[in-house]
Amino acid sequence: MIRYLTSGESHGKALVGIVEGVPAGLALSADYINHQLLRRQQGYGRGGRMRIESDKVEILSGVRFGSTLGSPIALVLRNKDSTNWLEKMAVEGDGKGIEKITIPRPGHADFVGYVKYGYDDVRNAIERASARETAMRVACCTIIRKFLEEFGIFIGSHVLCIGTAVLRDRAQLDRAMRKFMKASCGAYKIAEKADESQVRILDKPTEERAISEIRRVKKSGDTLGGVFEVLVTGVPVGLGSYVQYDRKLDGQLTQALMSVHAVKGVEIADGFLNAQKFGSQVHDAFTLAKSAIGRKTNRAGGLEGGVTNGQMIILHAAMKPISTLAHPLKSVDLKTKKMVDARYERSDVCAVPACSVIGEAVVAPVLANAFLEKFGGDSVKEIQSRYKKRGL
Ligand code: EPS
Repeated sequence: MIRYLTSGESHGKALVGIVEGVPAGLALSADYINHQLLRRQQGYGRGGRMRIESDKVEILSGVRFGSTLGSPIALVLRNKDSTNWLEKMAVEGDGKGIEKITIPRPGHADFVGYVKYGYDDVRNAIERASARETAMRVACCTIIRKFLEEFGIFIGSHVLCIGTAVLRDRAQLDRAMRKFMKASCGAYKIAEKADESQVRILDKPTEERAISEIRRVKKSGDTLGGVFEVLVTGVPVGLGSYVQYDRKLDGQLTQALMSVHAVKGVEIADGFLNAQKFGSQVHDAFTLAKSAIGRKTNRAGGLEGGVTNGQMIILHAAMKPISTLAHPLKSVDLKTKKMVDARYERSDVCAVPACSVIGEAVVAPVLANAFLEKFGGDSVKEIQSRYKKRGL
């Protein structure tokens, strides 16, 4: 099974990652990972940090002559901004003379981190809780994603809404996307189209409204959230299981999305909307053309009984507006116990487009593990021969 861990503070020297369990014989380069890191850095509404960084990983181990060895893969991503934080983030020393932050930002991990870990400086919580960590998460997960692509499984995403700029005609978008849905690389193609938009929205009028809303909200010192859709195509029938709660793939996929910073809601396809409809309007009737079993609709979002049914996987995630506000909410100074304005720490106005790229990444390990459980082996070649022998 594949597992990964990340380490690193937002303004520390580097982010570090280890990915274990990737089968041998997978072609891999740093450039391949860096392409996904670049995508994560994009999006209208991002803050000053993204102008400082140009995220690139170095592969330290687990790869030889462009091919994985089956051993743990170690990655490092250096934070360019760390040169401006050497004293504040020093590993050695006693921190004397460095300002301690005692005012938590509502909505962030500042307060809970301060209390939980017994810090005397909110900075300790800010640094690790920062969404900067997602850069290494994307790097680690991209390796796993590359493994899935070897088997024709592709992941993509696009943004459905930012603030009140909500995609108006979903049915029209679905018609436009239909040609991609059946192809194994369809999700990737949809993501490529979304990449052409600064907000990763596939509908022009909605895209324009989203951009002007971000511009307006930035002026008022506020932030914006939104909803994005993660799609997976080329998925075989039978990944996951209904026999035990923790083996249900829908539960695992939604957990992965929920673990991303600022994500506060997740659903499978239109899960919440479907709750208002009749069963006859929600379930996907079977079709039979010659001997091919099919469906005309995919309201189940590719999952039935917690198991993939061969249709495209559709996941939605809602990102709350970023917690750091230029026009801050009220807070309490934890040292003086006086009411004050929350601190302003440089941040983004809207990071929904970046979050959708992160969403693509984090579902990869879940899918890869379900895939390995069914078709697993130690090398890509070995798994390929097993995969070829599958049924439906
Ligand atoms: C981020 C880097 C951070 C933030 C952002 C995400 O950099 P800095 O703290 O230096 O501005 O821009 O993190 C948040 C919005 C947050 O609330 O944690 C990145 O690399 O994506």
